[in-house]
Amino acid sequence: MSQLKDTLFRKIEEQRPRVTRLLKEYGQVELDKVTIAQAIGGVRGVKCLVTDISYLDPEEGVRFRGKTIPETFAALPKVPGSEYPYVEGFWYFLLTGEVPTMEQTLEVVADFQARRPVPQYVFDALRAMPRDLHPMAMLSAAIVVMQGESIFAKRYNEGMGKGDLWDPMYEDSCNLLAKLPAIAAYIYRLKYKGDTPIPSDPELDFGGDFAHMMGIAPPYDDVARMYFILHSDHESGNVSAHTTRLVASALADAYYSLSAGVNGLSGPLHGLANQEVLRWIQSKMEKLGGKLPTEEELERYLWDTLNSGQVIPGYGHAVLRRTDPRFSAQMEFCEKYLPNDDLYRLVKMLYKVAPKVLQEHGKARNPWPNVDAQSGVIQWHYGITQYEYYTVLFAVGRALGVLANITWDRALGYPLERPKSITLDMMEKTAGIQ
Ligand code: NMX
Ligand code: MLT
Repeated sequence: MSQLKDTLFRKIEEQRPRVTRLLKEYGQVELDKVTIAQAIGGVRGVKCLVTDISYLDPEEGVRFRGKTIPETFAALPKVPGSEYPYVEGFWYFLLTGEVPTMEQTLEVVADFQARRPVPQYVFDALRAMPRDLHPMAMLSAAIVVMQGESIFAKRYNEGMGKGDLWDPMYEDSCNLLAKLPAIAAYIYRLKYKGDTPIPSDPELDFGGDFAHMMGIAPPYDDVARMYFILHSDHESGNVSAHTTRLVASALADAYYSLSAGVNGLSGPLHGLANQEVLRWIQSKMEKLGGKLPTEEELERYLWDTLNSGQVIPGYGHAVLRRTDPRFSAQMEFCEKYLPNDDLYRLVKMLYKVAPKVLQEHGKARNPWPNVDAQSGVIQWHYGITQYEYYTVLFAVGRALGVLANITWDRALGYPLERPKSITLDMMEKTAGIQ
């Protein structure tokens, strides 16, 4: 057994009695109550999901396994000559809560390298799709087309006990994760680079190989590492994480579950917002004949967007009430590597103007930027100008978090998720409306 799997198993055995005790002795303790506004309003704020992989504080932002973003970047082993950690070491950390040594990290790197080859039929399936299909639809289809590879589905059909199901879920998760960079890069080069796929370099790590297969020189390898880690997890109530978990709760395997989660991520209020930010900015610049808008022009554009009933992409959040630290981490990168980039200057101007406008507008509970307000600019700078592709990058990162979550869901035996519905009549009756 690998050191990662061994450590994971030890952690699972530590956590199981905690779940049993909570259920047996404290099962009736109330965590929250639900109002009509919450039932109608997307279950916002109701504390009814469990995960230890990450936690989102409204003021502070995300912590992965108890560590803030800067703490996470500082703690994990770095790729020699790079500023950002191995994605493989981060996977170890997300799964176990333990910071791996370099040796443990390199063991995962080697394990992923062995799991990396993508079946030819995936590429054939991608090639058979219309070239103008959205890359998120291509990614989702490429994931689900591999469902026949699922070890979980095979073991389940053979009658594996519930308590052991985490093992094939872990195996499927590692197999899937290791293949995602090659699939994502293939989609990019098929659609936008004249069908010129670049084969994987078996010596490289997850982020390095992705940059290599995209055909983009350093420091894009570090951009990829940073990007995948930042987008990995945001506790389990967001649409992509929740969808993945919900589907997996019916004991669907990782292929079905992740494909479903990717579909959720493709919504413009969720992961697609990173493409929308660029589309929104570019459309203004086009109207100005390629010029950067002034602060006054930008303010007017914000009002025009709001007055036409549209949202300002990249701003607002269902939980956060401050600037997203994932936005700040990317801003730090931009300050270092692309301080004079025109689009970055525009994003900075937007950060100055938009919160004020949104506050004055008075609807959004959070007028501050989220992760998506910044991420496209970095991609654009390194040559990925096809902004409809950005959410695919988000999805590769998000896979780390949601696959860690569903592995743990099976380990702790979490049941089928099935909340209860009521009718409007029942709600009015409860509210005392005659
Ligand atoms: N621009 C304009 N209006 C907004 C914005 C925004 N950026 N954010 C929230 N509102 C509106 C929202 O549409 C709602 O209006 P109404 O009452 O007419 O339905 C009102 O403000 C209250 O919404 P909130 O409670 O502040 O936000 P909610 O939790 O419902 O939604 C988002 C959260 C993220 C969906 C929302 O802020 C939004 O649409 N933002 C723009 C899209 C975006 O950036 N999404 C990416 C989120 C991060 N991610 O990667 O997933
Ligand atoms: C995410 O990373 O999933 C988004 O910020 C949305 C969320 O957390 O609700």
